[in-house]
Amino acid sequence: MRIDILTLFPEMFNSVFSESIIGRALKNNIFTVNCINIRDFSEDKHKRVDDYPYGGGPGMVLKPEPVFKAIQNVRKENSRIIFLTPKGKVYNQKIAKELSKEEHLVLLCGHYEGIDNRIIENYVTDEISIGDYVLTGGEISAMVLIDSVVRLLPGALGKKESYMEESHYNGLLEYPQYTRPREFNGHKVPDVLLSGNHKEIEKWRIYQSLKYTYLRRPDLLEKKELTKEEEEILSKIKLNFSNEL
Ligand code: 4FV
Repeated sequence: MRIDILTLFPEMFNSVFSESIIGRALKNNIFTVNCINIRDFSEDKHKRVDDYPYGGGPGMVLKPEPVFKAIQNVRKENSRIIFLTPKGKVYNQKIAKELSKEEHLVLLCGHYEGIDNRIIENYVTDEISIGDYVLTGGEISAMVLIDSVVRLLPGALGKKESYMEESHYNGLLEYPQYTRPREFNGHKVPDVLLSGNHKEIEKWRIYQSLKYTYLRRPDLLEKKELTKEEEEILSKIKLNFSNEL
């Protein structure tokens, strides 16, 4: 996978690509990345990239010309040109999985009040929002997308790491995790996890996953096809926790 990032602040990405899992995946050529400064495509003598909004109003707007040239500079036949914006479809693990199958992602990071809409209407393939709040720029949103997509690429997660059982992977919230010591400040690890009885451990984990999802994200249960066994466990949970919702 190749990722091209169109931004006014390429240096903001330095740490993302030098550390931990994403840094290692880059070193192992599991993906390639290129940060492009939109200002380099401004033919304005002062390298301006923003201007006043037509119709008046607060703030500035990113001009179409430098963004168009930056996009044309990297765009390929099968490129997904993604504009990070609060007006986009709200990002989730399903979209992350979908994008992880693409060959070329172009991430367009906005700034100011936004970008000239003719770029969005004519040259952008996807508008994605990482959540219903407003940031100062699209860079952090692009980092969220890169981290959540690259870790799904084959070979990105080492042996010890896996995304097979994590929250949202199977549409449910993950069961709680524990590690040594067995007792910490008087707080014990659930006995079942020390039992070595993998069948009982699996049942406990399904129960916990369904319980947390029922109590914290019942909306996820509406979208999730449950097995017969999971349905039975969930009805017990509803009995036990009906008063907690
Ligand atoms: C955002 C979001 C976001 C809006 C104005 C950048 C800012 C500024 N991007 N999900 N929420 N972008 O707040 O993706 O240009």
